Amino acid sequence: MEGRSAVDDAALGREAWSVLDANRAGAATVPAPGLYPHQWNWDSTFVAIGVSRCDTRRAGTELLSLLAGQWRTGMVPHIVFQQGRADAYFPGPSVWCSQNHPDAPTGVLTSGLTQPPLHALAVWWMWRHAKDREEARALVRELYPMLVAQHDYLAASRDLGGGGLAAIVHPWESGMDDSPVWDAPLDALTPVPQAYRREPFPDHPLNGHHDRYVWLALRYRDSGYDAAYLREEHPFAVEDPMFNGIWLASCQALAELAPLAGADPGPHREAAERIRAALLERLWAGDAFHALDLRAGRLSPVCTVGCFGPMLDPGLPADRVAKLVSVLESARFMGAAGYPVPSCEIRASQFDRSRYWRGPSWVNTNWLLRQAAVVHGLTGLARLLGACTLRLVRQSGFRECFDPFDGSGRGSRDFSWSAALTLDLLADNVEK
Ligand code: 9WN
Repeated sequence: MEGRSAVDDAALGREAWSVLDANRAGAATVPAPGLYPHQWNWDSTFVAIGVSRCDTRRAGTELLSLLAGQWRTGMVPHIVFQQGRADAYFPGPSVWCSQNHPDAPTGVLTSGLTQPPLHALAVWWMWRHAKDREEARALVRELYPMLVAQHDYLAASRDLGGGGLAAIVHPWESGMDDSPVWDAPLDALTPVPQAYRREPFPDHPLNGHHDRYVWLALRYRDSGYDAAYLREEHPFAVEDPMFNGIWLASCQALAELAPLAGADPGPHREAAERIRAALLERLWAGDAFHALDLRAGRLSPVCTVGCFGPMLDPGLPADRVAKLVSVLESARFMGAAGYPVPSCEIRASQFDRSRYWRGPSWVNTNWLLRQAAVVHGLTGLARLLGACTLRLVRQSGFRECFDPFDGSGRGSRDFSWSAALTLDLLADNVEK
């Protein structure tokens, strides 16, 4: 990075490793000390991506620990609970009751929701960077059937709109929980108030949304986590462009991994093409991909960082890529933010520089957009995103998210994916 020496980079790398080591709990890395004491789904994929640059085994262990929570349906839960810490987070195991479900794994307590399916991309990342090819090949063979089961689950049980995309059934499934995209579908619910113990976190959701989060989770649980209930009755069903863009990229990663596992890559390529066609047909809104609320039958009017997710697809038509890049680089996003990429477009009335997913910049979405720039050969954009992200963590530490105007840190400190993806970005600095 301009103006920084290799020594600075090495020191930052050491700090990142010490955060990841401190956040290790057995085979898993928890997102942050205190607030998030269990293993989270997409957090662990980012951890695996970051550590795979120099520790293939740790990347594999991280993913295998998460996938120990995979349900027999193929669903990979959004939280795998640490034993003995049941009360450390709400909603905990006593809310999800996974132990009562015949498809849940035995001996591991999990939530009943999922999160963006970045896992195959993370395994491909690990394979691509592994020095010990035999160790990595063995890991790919072990993980491959679990990844296929995960993708089969999404295709069979989450295509609630019948158009070839996976629907999320709770804002937590997006990973961008408090995004303004969910405001309209959440406000349309008339939840029965629930008693719950979680204190609202500073900068966390708007009043009222907590009740709706819990109510939605309980409705799904009380259906027996039933796929037919999701299709026919569940009141929250949204086709999210980031979730589906990630799914598409993971299908392409599975196609790369399939031959290593002695399998046919063809079905994964076909799945990627189906998802691309569905994204273009169902979610393209003229300027970007917008989320489709299946229950209201309309596209969200809000443009957020999630709207760029389908750019992860190298096969996205060039005119759409050009349009997306012009929006991303405009004053709506990067152009007016000193520390991009804001999680919501700055001109939106819902934009809030401090509240989770409603304005702050995040290391993980910066990393995903940087990866999207790389797959389209947009070297300048990729460099800028990498450099801005490193500037954020150098200035404010491995925070959960950052004010997009002054770069000050928000949320948890010592946040695992901020540390892990820093390692990945630093590795590219060295390789350049
Ligand atoms: C609910 C763990 C998770 C991340 C999400 C982030 C936040 C949880 C919460 O923390 O969500 O899953 O309690 O708000 O929004 O992206 O995976 O870091």
